Amino acid sequence: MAVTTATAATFSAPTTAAQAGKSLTSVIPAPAEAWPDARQAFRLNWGTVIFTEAGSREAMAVGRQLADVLRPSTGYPLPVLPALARGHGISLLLGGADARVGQEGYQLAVERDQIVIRANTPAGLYAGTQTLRQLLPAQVESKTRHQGPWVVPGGRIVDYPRFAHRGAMLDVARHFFGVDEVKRYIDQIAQYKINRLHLHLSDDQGWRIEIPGWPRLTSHGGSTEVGGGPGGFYTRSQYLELVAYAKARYITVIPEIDMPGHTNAALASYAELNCNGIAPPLYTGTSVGFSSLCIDKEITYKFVEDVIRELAALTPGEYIHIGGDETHATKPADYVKFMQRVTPIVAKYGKKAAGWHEIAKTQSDPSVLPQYWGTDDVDEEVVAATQRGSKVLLSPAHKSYLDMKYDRSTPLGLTWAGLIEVDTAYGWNPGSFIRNVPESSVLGVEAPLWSETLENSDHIEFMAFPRLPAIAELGWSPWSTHDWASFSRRLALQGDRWVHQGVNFYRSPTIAWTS
Ligand code: TNX
Repeated sequence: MAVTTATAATFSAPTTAAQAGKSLTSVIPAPAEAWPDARQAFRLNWGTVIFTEAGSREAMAVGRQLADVLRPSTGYPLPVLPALARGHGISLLLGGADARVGQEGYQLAVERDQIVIRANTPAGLYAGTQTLRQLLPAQVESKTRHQGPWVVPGGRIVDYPRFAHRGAMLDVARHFFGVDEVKRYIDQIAQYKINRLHLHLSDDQGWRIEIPGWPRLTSHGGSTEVGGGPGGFYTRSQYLELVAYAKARYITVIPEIDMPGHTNAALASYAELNCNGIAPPLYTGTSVGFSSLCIDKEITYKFVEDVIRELAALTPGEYIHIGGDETHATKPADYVKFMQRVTPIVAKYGKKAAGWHEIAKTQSDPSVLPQYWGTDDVDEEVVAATQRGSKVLLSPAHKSYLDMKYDRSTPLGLTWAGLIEVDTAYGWNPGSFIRNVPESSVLGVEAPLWSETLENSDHIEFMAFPRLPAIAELGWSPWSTHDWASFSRRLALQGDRWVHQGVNFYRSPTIAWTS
């Protein structure tokens, strides 16, 4: 609990009827600090205006996105106007916020006649509007008109993230998901203040992004997926469209090309990438660890450089993910040789390399980011990397893998890392998870969604919700707010929102869903 003053809100023990229903703290991720004020409440009406910082196009764009959510359900006009005047309305203002809000946080004040969100950046305003959405009744998420009343509980919030990196990963390689499916997921994760979308763009079963000079990667390597379906890939412009869509929601795309293993789709597309010069057939099964780029061929590094140059050119974010996991078909010494040659190529194009945590074996320079996907709390190589100055990204498979089944009867998903009910996903502390890795070495958390068994948005949603919000809260909220009883009550209210959004969530029997 964020008890910094005597009046700070109690998250875990709602005492009044209003709190038991909806209060200023009925939000995921839990706000850092909140001071509910039962004497204040704001009611949206026909005359409500959304005022945005004058002269800021980004603030105006955030205001428009808020209006786009609120208009269909309320039926109100909700004009978005520069904040030259004040009036009954919602103001999104840059500057003048509590210093603690930093680059992504915000403060929110809800009074009888106005709501004011202040932040230092448009990203902070966006985060504030996601909180505001959740403070309105669940029906506000509907695409059809509802009655209201549209009341926002009164009080003040000062909110900011615990970790810089709060990610979701989507595997578009095992099964391909089209632009609209990925946008749908972006909209869903943005509500929980996720700020990174890691796209797993290649694997044995498919290559999903156009690369100039290597057309067979997509025409051949992109033509299949697990189970033998048609696969697919993103053109350059489709990928840019996803990057822009995510950016408008303050989410940075991290593209991953997995190498030197998980490369059958590339090896099948270009015979010269194989040590024996023979292209293997395309693969539609679910085994891992059988493919490798040819470490001692020069063409391998021309290929890798062409791929990284293109990804770097298309990606505004600072990281390119180069995979590096499960390289059972690459000799350990070759793995090190490969990574020592490839990580400088990433730097050459102005980016930092991220990799699955096996990359920590390579004694790489501290800019390389290992992503920990192990299932216990001990990893000497990751500890050594952090001692050399690397940060680490946490995706422990038995906690954060959204593709694991919830229980034995879950129709989708895998079980190799265990069964993950929502309390398990919520029940760990990223700041002290790996033994001898201090919180200051943790860049953040990421929830991977591997798609061996997932074919469409319904499947994605069923596995991500309700666990993704649990991981999002671990990434954003201060540990002092961590409390299962509080989280599970707030999660129950999210279920109502998902019903109105048409999200196909898993009705975990551990949660007292309110709808
Ligand atoms: C392990 S986690 C993998 C993926 C699989 C996943 C399935 C990791 C870095 N590699 O190739 O899709 O398990 O849960």
